[in-house]
Amino acid sequence: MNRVRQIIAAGRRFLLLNPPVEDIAAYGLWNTPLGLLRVAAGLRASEKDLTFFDLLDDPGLRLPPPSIPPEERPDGRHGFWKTAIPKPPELHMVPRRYHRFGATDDHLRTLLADLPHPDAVFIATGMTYWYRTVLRTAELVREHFPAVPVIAGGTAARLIPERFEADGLIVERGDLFPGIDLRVVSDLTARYTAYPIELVRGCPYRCRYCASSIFHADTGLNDPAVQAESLRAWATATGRRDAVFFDDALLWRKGEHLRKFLSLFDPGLFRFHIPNGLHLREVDEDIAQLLSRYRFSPLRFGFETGGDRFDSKKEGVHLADTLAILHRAGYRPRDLGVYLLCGMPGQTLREVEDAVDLVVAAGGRPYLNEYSPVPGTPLFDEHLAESARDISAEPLWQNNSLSAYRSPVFTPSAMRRLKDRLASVYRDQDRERFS
Ligand code: B12
Ligand code: SF4
Repeated sequence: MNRVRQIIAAGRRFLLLNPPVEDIAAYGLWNTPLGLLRVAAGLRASEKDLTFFDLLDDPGLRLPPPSIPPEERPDGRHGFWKTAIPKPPELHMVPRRYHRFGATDDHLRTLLADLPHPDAVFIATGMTYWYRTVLRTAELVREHFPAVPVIAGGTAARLIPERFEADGLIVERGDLFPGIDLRVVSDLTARYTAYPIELVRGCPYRCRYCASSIFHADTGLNDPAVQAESLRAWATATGRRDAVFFDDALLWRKGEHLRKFLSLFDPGLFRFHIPNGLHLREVDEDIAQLLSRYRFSPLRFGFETGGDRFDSKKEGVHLADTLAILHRAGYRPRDLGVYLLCGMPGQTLREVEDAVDLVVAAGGRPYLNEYSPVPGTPLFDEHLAESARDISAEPLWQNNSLSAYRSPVFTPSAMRRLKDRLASVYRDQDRERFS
């Protein structure tokens, strides 16, 4: 039995924390801490007592000024509470403001003051460049409960475990409760405005910048019927209608699993959201009609660049033909987001500008994804060699928002040019919509 399982078996009362983040920008795309909710479900199913605090995105959070409350959008997207903080000294040359998103330290101290002593504390981790608030959260927890074991799990914990272990955290690298159903924590999922779904685990491709295969050696499936029942139960209890997919490869095998899942609902019952890029090569007339019939919100596709230097996932894809299929299903160009990577090693500005033109001509809406180098991926070392900053020694520099301060080509002025070009594309597309 691994150490974390031993701690769970021996303990009775656990504290689970989704930490705040510190960044230049952060915006929720139907955010839910799915990994931590699964840990909560596993503990509850094992009849343990748990306290769960979402310090990033708790709808009940209220902070005094100068913290600023989040803005809400009608489709369920929202920002986070934010508080201006000094920039980390390492980023002194970056002319951008820095914020704490979510709870302040004082708020966490107040929460901890009222708690009975837990037998262990679980802290979720997200982006690698958010590691500092994980360590800070652990520090505050230990101020209050000095000898308590603190366990970190999730994305950053698995990608840069040494950062957390160096501060005495125990890193859980695996999946503690595979296949667990979230219905046992319906009191926790009821707090979120969207319900998290994951039908396909992992991804069959191996793009050189992506960590998916580090987390999942193979592509696997979750039971669509269980997920559908959980979603239905959540909707009945809360009266809400938004569901968000976390899948890397939702349309795997021509959408076979998505089709099974959707067949369990009448169209129009839910608003489905997919913030991750879908695979263009899986799109055919049938899938396009399905997505349109089930009211999927604006779609996003992973196109990345005009060529195939960084991936093979769009082999054989003709962008204009695929988008035409979606137009015939009723999607307008502005509802067909196409993600383009920028700031990749060896990439030129011209390459990205050409890709923007290609997407517009094909009838889609280009979105720039600034490159976030992910430790352990093949492209990380290539970027380390060209980067103006040591992305290996300091994970803060792995932030996508800092790509212009690392890349020798995509400098702040080059990025401004690209973003101006995009703003004019969006103006044209939005004008067409209203004319
Ligand atoms: C969904 C997702 C998003 C969504 C988030 C949506 C949402 N509603 O929250 C969206 C589309 C918004 C997004 C955006 C981005 N993402 Co993203 N995203 C993912 C994705 C696909 C899944 C993450 C996830 O939540 N999985 C669900 C949970 C269940 O899985 P898990 O975290 O692996 O957890 C397992 C275990 O670790 C464990 N576990 C989880 N938590 C905990 C906690 C404890 C205590 C324990 C014990 C165990 C445990 O349980 C789970 C197993 O059941 C990952 C890739 C991947 N396959 O993981 C990339 C990934 C995390 N994203 C990545 C990137 C690069 C980005 C962007 C920067 C892209 C860009 N250039 O714009 C942006 C940044 C956004 C931001 N600043 O917030 C990178 C990470 C980069 C980094 N340096 O850390 C990843 C790894 C993809 C990649 N390129 O390799 N992303
Ligand atoms: S297709 Fe997407 S999820 Fe799959 S390996 Fe490539 S970037 Fe990662």
